Order: sequence, then C-alpha cells, then structure tokens
Amino acid sequence: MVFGMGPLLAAGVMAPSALAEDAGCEGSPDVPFFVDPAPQPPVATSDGVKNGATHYTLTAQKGVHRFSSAWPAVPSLGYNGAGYLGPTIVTQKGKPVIVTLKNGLPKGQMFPWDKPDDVNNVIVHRHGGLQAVKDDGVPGQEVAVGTTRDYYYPNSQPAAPLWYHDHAMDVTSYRVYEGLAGFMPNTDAIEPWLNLPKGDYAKAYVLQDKTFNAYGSLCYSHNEPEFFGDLPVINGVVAPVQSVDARKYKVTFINGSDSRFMHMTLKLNGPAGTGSVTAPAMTVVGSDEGYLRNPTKVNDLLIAPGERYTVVVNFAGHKGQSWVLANDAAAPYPDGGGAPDNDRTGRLMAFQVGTRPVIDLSSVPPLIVTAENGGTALQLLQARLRTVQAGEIGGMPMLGDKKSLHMFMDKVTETPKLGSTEVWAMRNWSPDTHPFHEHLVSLRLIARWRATFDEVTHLPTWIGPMEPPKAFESGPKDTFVSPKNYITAWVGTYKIGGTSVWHCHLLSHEDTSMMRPLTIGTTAQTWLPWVYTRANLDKLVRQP
Ligand SMILES: [Cu+2]
Repeated sequence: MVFGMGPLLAAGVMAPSALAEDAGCEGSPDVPFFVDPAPQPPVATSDGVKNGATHYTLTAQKGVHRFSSAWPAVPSLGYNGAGYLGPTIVTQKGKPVIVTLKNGLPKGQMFPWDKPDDVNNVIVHRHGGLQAVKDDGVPGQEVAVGTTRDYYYPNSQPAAPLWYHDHAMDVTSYRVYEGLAGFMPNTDAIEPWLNLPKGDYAKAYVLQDKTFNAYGSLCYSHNEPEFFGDLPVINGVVAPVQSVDARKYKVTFINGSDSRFMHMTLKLNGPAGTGSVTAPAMTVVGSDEGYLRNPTKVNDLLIAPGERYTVVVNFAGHKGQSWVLANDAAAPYPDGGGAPDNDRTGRLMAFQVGTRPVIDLSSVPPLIVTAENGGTALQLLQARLRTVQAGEIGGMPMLGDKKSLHMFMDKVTETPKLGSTEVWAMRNWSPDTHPFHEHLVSLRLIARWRATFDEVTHLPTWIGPMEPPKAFESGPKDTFVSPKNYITAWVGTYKIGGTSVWHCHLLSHEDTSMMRPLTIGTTAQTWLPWVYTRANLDKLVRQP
C-alpha cells in the first residue's frame, strides 16, 4: 500500500493542519490529555542461568495495545506478551547477561505501511552497550521468523541508561514505531551510594510521537526522509499523567521517536495555589553512557532521537500543582515548518503533585567521580583526528568521510585501529540537525564550531570560534546533536574490534541511507593528524 500526498493534492483536497506534519495520515482524532496514568514497563525476571550468565528471553510478538483509554486495543508489536514495548532488563556491572531473542512475529505483511517484501526479520541492538560485534545486533544479523539468537552482554561498563530496540536492515524505523523497544539500564557498585531518588521515586520514560487513525489504530507513513507523529506517546500512552509526591524524582528520558527532537521545559498547568510557580528544578545527573562528573541544573533540555538524559526533578514546594512537560522543538529540527502544536506534540505528559506530607532523604551529589567521566585532556593527547561529513544528494541525507558522501554498501572508510583514540569532527552541511551515533564505543563531546560550507565543494568557507559542550552534554555519551552548519567533535577510545555501524539516529534517515560501516581493525591510521590538545584541535579543524 502506497501512501503519499500526491494523489490527495492532485484531487484538490485541502491539507488539514495535521497533514503538514505527516503527509500519509489524516491526523489523529482528539483524545483527552493527562487522564491516563503513565505506566512503567514491568521489570523482567531472569529465566535462569546459561553458560554462567543470567539469562533472559525476549520474544518479539504481534499483539494489541491501547494507546489511550478512549480507544480500543489496536494492533502493535511488543516483547513477551506486552502489546507494546518490552520489559525492563536491569543489568549489573561485572555480571554477564545472555538475552535470547525469539522472533515470534507472524509471516506476511503485519501493518498496512510495511514494505510488501518485508520478511519480518528482527534484531535486538542494546544501544550504548559495549558488547562484541557478534552480540551488537546490527544489520546483517537478522533473526528470521520462528528462529532465535543469543546476545552476550559482558556488562563491563559503568551504570548507564541503556535501551534496546530493533535494528533490522532498512526497517528499523518501522519496527521501533510498531513497538519493538525497551529499557535495559546497567547499574554498578557506585550507583546505590549516590543517594539519588530510587524505587518508586525513579521513573523512566520513552518519549515518542505517533499518528493515529479515527479509532485509535496506528498510522505511519515512511515519508522519506522523516516521519513526525501528531500526538505524544510516553511509555506507550498518549499524553499520560504521572502522579508524584512533593519531593525529588530521578527521571530517565529516552527519545525513542522516529525523527522528532524534543526541547523540554516544565510549564504550570494549574492551579498555582500556594505553591511556587517557579518550575520544579531539573538537575541533569547522567547521559547516554553514564553519570556526569558535575550534575548540572537546567531550565530546559534538548533531547534528540537516541539520546538519554537522567534528570533529578524536584517537586518539593509544588503540592497540589500540575506541571506539563512541554516541547517547543520545530520538526524537522531546528527550523522545519512543523512547530509543535501547542495542544498536541507541544505537551508531552503531565506531573500531578500530591498533597500528602513526604520525607525526602535523597540528595543530588555535587560530584560523581567515575573512570569514564573525568577530563578528556589525556584522550586528546593520544588521539588522531578523523573528519567526517553529513550532507544530502537530491534530498537524500547521507554520511561520508572527509572527501565525499557514501552509500551504506560502499567500501568502509571509518577504520579506527583497535586500542586507539580518535576525535571525529563532523562537518554537517545538510539542511538538518542530526543525532549521530557510533556503536561499540563510549564517547565524549569535545566542541562545536559554527561554520559555512561551499555549495559545490562542501568544504568549510568560514569557521567560527570553538564552542565548548554545554554542561549537561559533557558527560559520557554515544549520540550527539550535530547542528546544521556546524562542525561537531567527539572523542572515543576503540576497545572492541570488528565491523559494526555508525549512523544518524533519526530512524527514517538510518533506514534511508544515513548509515555507514565502522570497522575497528589492526591498521594504524597514520594519515590522520595527531590532536594532542584542544588548542591544536581548533587549528586542525580549520585546515581544509
Ligand atoms: Cu539524520
């Protein structure tokens, strides 16, 4: 079934506002906001021990799910009998885990928008996990209907808000939209001592946007190169409400959208009453790959698809109030025509603060010291500089090395030596901001430079001053907001050998052509210049 705007426009049908956001769906019906409670996915229980590792099974299945209590249950995908998403698998540093993925999907076309030649293969990728290539869950490792595959996770990395999602070749965006994703946080010996809110006072939310048909069934159109839904869906529920006490909560945000960036603030939804109308304080304590050395207060938070932030939100002093998690990020980000509808994707979820008295003994440490979140000077001293680029050919977003853009199947160009450290400087001359993600490596943001690029050669014609990362994005990460007309640089040490991928985490872009192989091999990259210092990096990025 082919969706598209062409026939509609040709027939002279006026485009309602929803069509501006999503050319293939008519737009979601009205649905009550902030009525349904925000669920937390169940925590998975192990089904035993396998080869000395704690064993879990994830069975991908077609089922049904109610995205709103106003609608009936509708077809969707999930794991282990959940109609949508999967259970939370909590892993622990030093304790290996084996996850068996079973493909329990039906054969044949599952949803009207699925590709007719789609054979419903699945893959589980533990995003942010430092696992061997054979266990990474990347295109080429497809698990066919009725078969299984084991993934071994050594969990030798620090506490981090990892998540899992389907990564099947060319259909990742479809499978994640249909429901194949879940939380897989890794914890360690340090985390319990941080005295952050825990138990019922720790929540995780996967932030998504979706469009629905008249009776609440999913609608999706692979509007290459992006898809934007017109309603917020948090943990599988449209615009839910979270009841909280007037105290601190640890909240993990995961942007699991296809293409929508979210620029979030807390806005009073009433009543002010006697509480403070200054928004509950948000302190970012962690990001993709671990804790920040210096937790940092923010008034607003930009989160791109694939990124995670762990935030302590303090509702003390706000008894009886309702606070909306608002979003004002344009779609496509940053200056697409689809500004969020103030009544829809502009309001993601609400926090209803209770009135009962509470004692809150949790605290936000001013300093969290881990091996992974210190200064990056030593890494820069040992790093070589690799320049990569993002652009478009004929409207198709693509990645490339320093010289040119490449297709996914083209010869690998990103080939760090095992054990080496590289800074990647991403020249983004495309018309969009993209979140770039490398597999197999924990990374840190180093700097950005505003830049202009030649329209023909795409080489920088002007480069502004070096801009340090913002405090909240300076911790361990694996996915980076790379603004258009910017050079964005990150650093990492490659400790896992083999071939995996790096890609844009706008899932539609990843499926279209914005993914490239990443081979960590044995050849020293001697043609790449040494970085040594930030000052030298600033000089190097200015060389053509
Ligand atoms: Cu992209």
